[in-house]
Amino acid sequence: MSKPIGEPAPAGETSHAIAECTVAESTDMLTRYQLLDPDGNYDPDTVPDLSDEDLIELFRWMLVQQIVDQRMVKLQRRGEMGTYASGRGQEASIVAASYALEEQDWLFPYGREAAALLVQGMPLRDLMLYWRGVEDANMQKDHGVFPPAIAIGTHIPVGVGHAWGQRLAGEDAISALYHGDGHPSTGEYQAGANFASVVDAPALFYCQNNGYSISAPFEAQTGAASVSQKALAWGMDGIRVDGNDPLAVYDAVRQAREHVVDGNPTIVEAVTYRLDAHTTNDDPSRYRTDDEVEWWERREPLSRYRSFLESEGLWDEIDEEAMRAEIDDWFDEAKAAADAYDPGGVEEMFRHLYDDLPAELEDQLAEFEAFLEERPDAMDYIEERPKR
Ligand SMILES: Cc1ncc(C[n+]2csc(CCOP(=O)(O)OP(=O)(O)O)c2C)c(N)n1
Repeated sequence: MSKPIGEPAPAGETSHAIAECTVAESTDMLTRYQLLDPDGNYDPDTVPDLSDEDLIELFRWMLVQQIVDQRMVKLQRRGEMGTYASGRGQEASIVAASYALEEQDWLFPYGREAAALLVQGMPLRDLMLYWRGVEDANMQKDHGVFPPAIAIGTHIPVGVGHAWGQRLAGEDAISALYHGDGHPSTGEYQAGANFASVVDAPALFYCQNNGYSISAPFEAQTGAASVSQKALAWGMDGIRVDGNDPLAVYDAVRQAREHVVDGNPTIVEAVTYRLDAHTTNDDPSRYRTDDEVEWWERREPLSRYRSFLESEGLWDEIDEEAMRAEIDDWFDEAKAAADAYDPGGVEEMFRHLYDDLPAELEDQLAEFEAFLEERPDAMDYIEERPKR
């Protein structure tokens, strides 16, 4: 019988999944997958080797995720964003995993990881443009960010191919493939995972298991007890970590990255919970209870991490109000820049597909432009962005 998402086992205990799926030969991960329990207790000897500045930065990025989520949802409600997928509740799993990556690593997103993209260097303006449907925002080559994959599972084989390329080129880099718990149920994911282990691709499959795939709870969309244990069948390693514990997530992804860069693809499953709706188009009250949400609200990651910072004596160095104001200002500036962005035209759809547009696509573009010249009224039926 599969085990539904619930409270992670206390530190020191192993879950069935972890006992069977270890990274390399080490059993370290078995006892260290949760470092900071929901009440803020921890063993100081297990705190990852991060400077005080980094520990504070982790908090700041989690706050970035929270504020960006809140403000993007508000913009969507005002009709200024197409749609938006909030990561509220998942701040620790989003931020700590990306914080464990190296600058040269590539991130293949699926959409619910705003702060991870920003940590990677993607401009906040471009994140807004992306959610407004501006194709140009998908071009983040300089920041090692692939376009977010809206079709579930499709970025997995592409990301594995990219990782394989990194290995063939002898790069000291990995591809981190962010995804949800519904993704491994797709054919694309299974083909990608299988291929990754055959070619020893430096691909890190980073699953945020937030309990649901839209309205389908985890146990309704797979018979497996966990995502991490699926790694075994594909000949990979798997780690299941408490996704609301930023220290454990950082530690797990850090260790996994070292393993992956040596050509050992690995699945890291961060068990967390989506507190907001799936997207701004969803009504979660139709499929989950208030009690369940409240249970997880009490375990949300920012307060847990705040108590850790207090215990470490670092909270005194943080002016949360000033930090919030700074992030709000950053958001305002990015919004103004997004609003000022040139609206573009129909050629935008074709612009970044190829370095040199093939003849048949050039023909299509010319045909489209000629049609619009002849029938300018057709523009009324084309939804134009940006929405503001
Ligand atoms: C190929 C395909 N089928 C269906 C959808 C509709 N869809 C959008 S998100 C989603 C569920 C994703 O769930 P999960 O992988 O658990 O990620 P989460 O959004 O919960 O973080 C589905 C089915 C899609 N985008 N692509």
